[in-house]
Amino acid sequence: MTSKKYRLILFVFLAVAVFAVSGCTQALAEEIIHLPLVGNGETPTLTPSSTATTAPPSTVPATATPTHTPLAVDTPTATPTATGVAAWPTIALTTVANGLASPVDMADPNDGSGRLFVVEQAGRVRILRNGQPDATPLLDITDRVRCCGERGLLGIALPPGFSQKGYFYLNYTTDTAGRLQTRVSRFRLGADTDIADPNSEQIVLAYDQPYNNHNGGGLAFGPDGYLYIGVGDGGSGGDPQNRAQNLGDILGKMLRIDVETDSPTAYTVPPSNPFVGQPNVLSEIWAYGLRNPWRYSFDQQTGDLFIADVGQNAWEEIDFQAAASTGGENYGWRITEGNHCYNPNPCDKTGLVLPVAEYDHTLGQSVTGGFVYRGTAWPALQGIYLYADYVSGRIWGLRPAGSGWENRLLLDSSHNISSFGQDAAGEVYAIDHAGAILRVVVE
Ligand SMILES: [Ca+2]
Ligand SMILES: [Ca+2]
Repeated sequence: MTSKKYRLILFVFLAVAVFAVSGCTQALAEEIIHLPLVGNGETPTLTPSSTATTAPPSTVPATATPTHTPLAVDTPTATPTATGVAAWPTIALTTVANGLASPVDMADPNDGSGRLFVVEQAGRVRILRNGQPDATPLLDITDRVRCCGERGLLGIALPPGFSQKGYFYLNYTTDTAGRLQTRVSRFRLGADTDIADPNSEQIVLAYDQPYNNHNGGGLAFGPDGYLYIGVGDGGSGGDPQNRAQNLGDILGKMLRIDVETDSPTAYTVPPSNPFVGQPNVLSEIWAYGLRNPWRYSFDQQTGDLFIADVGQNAWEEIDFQAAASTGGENYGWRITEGNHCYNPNPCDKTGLVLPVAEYDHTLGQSVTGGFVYRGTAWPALQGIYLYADYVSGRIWGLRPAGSGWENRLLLDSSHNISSFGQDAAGEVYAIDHAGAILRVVVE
């Protein structure tokens, strides 16, 4: 297949389906990607350590309260909610690098090498140096990655102290005995630190995917040193098995595990996880009620967590969790989509943590979470959380204002922004699925 044709097909496929099932594309997306794999088990299994059960908890745990009052937005852009609010900057995107194949994530090794690592969805980690991808990838695991659509090599995270440790973590989908599975694995650099050994893989965690879509895919280390894994609801549409609200099911959750102490190959559950010791509940769960938390990030300065949860038919949302949270939040899915009842409808929102920002499907159809800008190059961006829509290319800024939040459209771009990246200096990059890394700048 020609490269041009491949890209066209890929674009069309992704425009209707990737990272979301939404809006007017719903029916088509269902046709294309919602076919369960033949022989795919319906019961996710955790390996290597598992406490999974299928029984839902008998009680709904307490939820934390966000420190800022949720505010339904997209707000009018000219009306600050508090006096003394700084002016919003005008942003633009400048190209840092081209020539990547379906990039979906990046990481800064921050080791003095000047490298950036970029994840290509088919299963490669590329090295960017001076704006050029090296010819030889850092790692190639296309032999075990099941791509594409919402599948593939989807996320990377470098542990604290990466330059001394020499290993990193990947999140990807694979086929195992005819079943689609998500794996979180550790890979090691070789003596030549521009090469990681594909045979060094240590599988940390694996769980089955009942459907091809909603595979999550992000990885991020929190300020607490624990690894946070965003897990989608498994797929199809509307969470038909109501997994996101089931604390005995790994799907539709944010997990928090310790991969940096004790066991060299597996993980431990931090004793401070919110559901530790509760019967019929997975202790790995940090928060729940998520549909497809494709991208999420911690504020480099405050440690606050922003989760962009991809919506179903109508609403895309940003969820906020203050750094002081002790976990256990219920972000609502499938009871709610954004601030709105989904199933049942009407619904009881008691105990749910509603988003701090949302937008409807006239503005976009698949939210891509970004980062809070903490760089020094553009003071006007300081403290602004940047996020985008994959389908429409719009980029918004979100920041606290008074007791609530303020949201503003900053740029209506032509890019299919699959992800954002942030370097160690706090600068923010948008990743265009068509192959470019773009730096967010102020005009
Ligand atoms: Ca899935
Ligand atoms: Ca929600």
